[in-house]
Amino acid sequence: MKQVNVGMVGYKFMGKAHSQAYRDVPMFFPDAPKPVMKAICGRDKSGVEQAAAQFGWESSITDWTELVNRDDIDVIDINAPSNVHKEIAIAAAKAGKHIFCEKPLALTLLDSREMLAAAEQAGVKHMVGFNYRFAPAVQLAKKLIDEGRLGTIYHFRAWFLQDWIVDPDFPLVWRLDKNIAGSGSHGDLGAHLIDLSHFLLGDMSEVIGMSETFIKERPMPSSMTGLSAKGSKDAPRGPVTVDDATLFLTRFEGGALGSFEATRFASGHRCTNSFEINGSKGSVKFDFERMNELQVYFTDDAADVQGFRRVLATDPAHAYMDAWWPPGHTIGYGQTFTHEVVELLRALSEDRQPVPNFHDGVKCQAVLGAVDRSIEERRWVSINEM
Ligand code: SOE
Repeated sequence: MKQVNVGMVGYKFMGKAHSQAYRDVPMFFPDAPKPVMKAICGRDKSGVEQAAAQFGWESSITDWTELVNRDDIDVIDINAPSNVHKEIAIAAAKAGKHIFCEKPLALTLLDSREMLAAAEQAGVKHMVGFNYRFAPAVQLAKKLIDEGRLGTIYHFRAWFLQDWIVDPDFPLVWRLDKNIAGSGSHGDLGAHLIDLSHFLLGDMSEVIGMSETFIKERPMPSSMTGLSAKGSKDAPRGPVTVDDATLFLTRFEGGALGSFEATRFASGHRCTNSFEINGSKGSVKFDFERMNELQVYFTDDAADVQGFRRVLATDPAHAYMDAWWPPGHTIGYGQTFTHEVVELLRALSEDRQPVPNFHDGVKCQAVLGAVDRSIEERRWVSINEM
């Protein structure tokens, strides 16, 4: 498969991140099929035309139903808000298109299961955008765990901390509307932590959670894009219908204990996506804001030099890094999207399912839903009951 023709729905924050990835691939991963940026879709004609010109798409379109049925499209990349993931993915599957969908996969577990069923029924490839798996330092953490170099895993603790809505007058953007986003910090940030734990440790058996909406209503926006918005603090106000923060505890099937914290009210933290894993033979610590580094600790270091040390994951020994720059020349957030697009393209050329795919998306939705149920019913909830 020499080239893959891509049609994208959505042109704001994730549309930009995915577009940059498609443009990176031919330059840094020439072995992968070449992604051809055929058309980008958005409701606002002038906005999507401007994005097409700026991001390098051949054309722009405002009707996604037309896009998914075009004969010159192989993959539909869904970067629109969560409430339209399901209808677009199912239509794309029925049209025989492979699907790349941003996280969270759907608004509910039921919807995500319907998306997986449609993709399997159609026999298409399907991927979900859990990009943090593709940071070389995260790949190194997985290698250390899988090779037994941390021993028996006892603890997984993870936190995804942001602060972009701490101002009570920040407008009521779509990410704060349950009907569009499905949830707040839980599905937006907690979903990444859940997927990382699945990637690194495996499945959970039971969860119990808590959540809070600190600011109950906000002024309606005059405009919004990504994590920014404009609007007067005196504008009419609307209700916030999602969580501002959700925390939960879990027991993994392998016996480890887990603690998860997702919040948009951690003043001073812009995008602190972090985890620490403790095992019988050592520990690792990852902080996305220092994404090229992995802190490692091994119990068998000599007694006089025991302690965490920093591994700079930019050598050829580290995943993907031989495609970029010499050792020490770091990469960034955008390149995690380039790596996931490379996985998608390689999977298509090798006629296999990419990873993570809709199965991983459904597993994540099951945990999201179990935590929600535990909050509603104030009890431990088994994942198997979802
Ligand atoms: C906003 O919270 C956001 O952009 C998420 O939607 C992304 O998935 C995350 O990677 C960064 O923060």
